[in-house]
Order: sequence, then structure tokens, then C-alpha cells
Amino acid sequence: MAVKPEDAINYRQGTFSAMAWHFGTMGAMVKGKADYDAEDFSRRAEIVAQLSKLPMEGFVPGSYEGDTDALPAIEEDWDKFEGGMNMLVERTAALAEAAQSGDMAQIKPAFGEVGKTCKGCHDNFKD
Ligand code: ASC
Repeated sequence: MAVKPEDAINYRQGTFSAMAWHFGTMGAMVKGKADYDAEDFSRRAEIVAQLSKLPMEGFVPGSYEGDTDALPAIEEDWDKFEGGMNMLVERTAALAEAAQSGDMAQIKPAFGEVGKTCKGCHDNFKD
């Protein structure tokens, strides 16, 4: 797929922004800063799980300069990056599954695993 680097950057940033919107709202519930609403939490967890599949195709050659925080390390260590993105897909699916239980004792650790996965890639691949 031939795309302009700036379009790829906008695309993947949009997907991550939408994920952060929902994950942040979920985080407020997990941390007790907002009332836990099981149905709303579950809906958002599903959205995040679906969104997590989207950004990967936006990481195209030539898109690691300009208006982006994505580091060239992504291309240099592609297997590790891809592994991290796959882990995000798996762990957000696990969180969506846990969310269906409505049981915070199951949700909390699953939420934490997703957060760690976000951070793992940010530490290595985001400026
Ligand atoms: C968020 C968000 C992230 C992750 C990360 C977790 O809510 O926007 O990028 O959680 O901070 O470590």
C-alpha cells in the first residue's frame, strides 16, 4: 500500500488517540476516580481491543521523521516492535474478556497488563 508518510502518521496517531480516550476513561474507573459502570467499561474495552489492531499499518517506511514521536528504532528493531503490537492486541482482548465478568478483581490485573504493554513500547520506541 503506497501512502504518504504524513498520512500514515496522522492515521496511527488518530488510532492511538482514540485508544487513549477510552483507556483513560477506563483507568479512572479502575482507580476509583469515577464510578464503575460495568456496561460502559465493557463497551470501551471492546473498542480498545478493536482499535489496537489498527495502528500497525500506519508504521510505514519514511514515517519516522517530521511530526511524529515514533522513533526510527521501530524500523531498526522491527521484530521487537511487532511483538509489542501483537501483545497489545492480545492483552486488550484479554481485558475485554475480563470486562465481561464485571468483577474488578479480574479487570484490574488485565488492565495493568495493557498499561504495561503501552509503556513498554513507549519506553523503547516513542520519543
Ligand atoms: C494511558 C495512555 C497511555 C497508557 C500508558 C500506560 O492512559 O494514554 O499511553 O495509558 O500511559 O503506561
